[in-house]
Amino acid sequence: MTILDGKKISSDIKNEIADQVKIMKSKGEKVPHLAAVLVGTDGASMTYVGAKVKACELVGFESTLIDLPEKTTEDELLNHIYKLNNDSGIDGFIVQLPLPKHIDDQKVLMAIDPDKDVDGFHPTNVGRMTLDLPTFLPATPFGILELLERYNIETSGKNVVVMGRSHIVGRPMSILMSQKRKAGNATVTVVHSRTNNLAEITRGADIIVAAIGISEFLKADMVKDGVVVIDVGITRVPDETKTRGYRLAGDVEFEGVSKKASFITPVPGGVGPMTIAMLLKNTLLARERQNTAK
Ligand code: BQF
Repeated sequence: MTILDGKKISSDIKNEIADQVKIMKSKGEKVPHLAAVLVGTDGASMTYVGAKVKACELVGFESTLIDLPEKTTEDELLNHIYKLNNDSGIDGFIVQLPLPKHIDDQKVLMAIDPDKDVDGFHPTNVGRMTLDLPTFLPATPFGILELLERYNIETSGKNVVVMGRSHIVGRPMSILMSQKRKAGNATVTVVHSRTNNLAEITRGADIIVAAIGISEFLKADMVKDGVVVIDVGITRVPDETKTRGYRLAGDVEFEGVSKKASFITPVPGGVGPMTIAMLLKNTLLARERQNTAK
């Protein structure tokens, strides 16, 4: 069994990006600038945004955090987005999800200029992705593709089972892995909360992407020997033995499944760090595209 070390690979990618930034600087070019909009004080969201800002510093990007109170109205948030769309200093920006319940995610995502949509969530970019056109791939699926590629895991012709159909992970992952691309050409099955005989389907999988958001859902008796397992889950599970009061659990029962797997991502240190690295990659791409477009 080989651990797919997302921490290590994400660190390699960040070093590659940092090298690119140095070259940009030496040419007197503007360095990439990412903005992040955070609404409210959800603990996990604050951690994620903090990780993104810190990663920008590490690679030499500029970053701006727009930290808004929980009570921010949808109109106020939309106004911030219009400003970011029209600010030529900002190459790309994200709106951290989830948003408070009184704000319509879809309406907000649709207000983002697709050329600055480094999360790749705008319908234009989702459409471009499905049509194999150049776009920003959503960071988590992009990170999983990158991890599979860098470990030379064969996907062509393989049975891939994607567990979950979220707009952020499951849906794009299923589309991407069926496409003609590196880490693609797979035969993809999507399973979800309404799937019958789920374990029968997962047992037929060569590669499983677990993104259902239920901690330790995938058990050893649901996989075959030699399976490749990508665990996208990160649930905070209460744990009194930890100073933080919780531990992070994936969607995979690691102890049992890892005994049968050929490759498996850990939680933490698997897919999570890759997500951050690919957001940076998209921001670098956004900067390069601004250069060639204007
Ligand atoms: C790690 C996210 C659910 C909902 C909204 C490193 C991250 C996580 C784990 C991280 C995630 C998950 C992010 C680890 C960003 C991934 O060491 O294992 C980094 O920061 N993520 C997000 O922005 O929004 C989410 C999960």
